Amino acid sequence: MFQHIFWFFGHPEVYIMILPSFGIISAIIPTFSRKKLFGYASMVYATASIAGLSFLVWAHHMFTTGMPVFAELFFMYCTMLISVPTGVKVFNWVATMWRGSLTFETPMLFALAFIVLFTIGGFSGLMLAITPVDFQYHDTYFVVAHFHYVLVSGAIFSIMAAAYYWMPKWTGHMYNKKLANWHFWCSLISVNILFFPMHFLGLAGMPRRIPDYALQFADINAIVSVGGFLFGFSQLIFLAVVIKCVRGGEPAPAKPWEGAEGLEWTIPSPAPYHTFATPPKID
Ligand SMILES: [Cu+2]
Repeated sequence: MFQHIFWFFGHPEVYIMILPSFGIISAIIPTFSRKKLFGYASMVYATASIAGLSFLVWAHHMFTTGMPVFAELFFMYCTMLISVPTGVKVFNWVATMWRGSLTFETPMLFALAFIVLFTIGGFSGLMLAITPVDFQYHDTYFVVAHFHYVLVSGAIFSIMAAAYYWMPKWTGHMYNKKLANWHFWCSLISVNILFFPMHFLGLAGMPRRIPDYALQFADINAIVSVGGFLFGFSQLIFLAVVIKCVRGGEPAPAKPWEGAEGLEWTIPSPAPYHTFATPPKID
């Protein structure tokens, strides 16, 4: 009963973390592609159906607890169904970039990395959704690899994309582009050194939630540790970018991104107090 109640909360909770990311990416990709978001209405329906389905899949965390086969099949198919609206989103982002006039400012780099790495996390999620196969993966590092691809190179990367996208608006200064790109490339490389080898650890049978592990897992764990430290240090670069940007730098225009749409770009950077004394006209 505890597990059911926990996961009835726990699964929708991770969607609370990822759905805002989808919104961020849907704002950033069109800006740096200089095109409208492809399939806006289907994006909205996809978001709503992901949110709805998130309440019907919780027991995919509990396949090995001895549920009735009918329940296992129900939760397996509902979980696999989520890949349909998620796939719609990924294809729409790609279609938005298709024949666009792309530039690769730091927010766009993080957004592109998000799409690729989140999709990897989505695929390993699909593997975990298949009940008979999950009996092998359950409680191994494969699961750890999966959810870190979704929530670190997914959700965290989209937060980074958002931070760079709106930093000129928040601070009134452009961030240091060179440092920002260092932050991106160091994060991108180290996050994969950190989490990709965990797939192999899991497939080789290393369990989660153990204080120590068998010696045959030591080499890959050493690589993972190096990746972990590198990823941690990379975030110090981000700290430096934020501090530098708050303190000074090239003044930011009202609209630092040529292709950007939205009310925030119609006002000076940073936004003045009492931003819209008269309601803005929207067409
Ligand atoms: Cu879940």
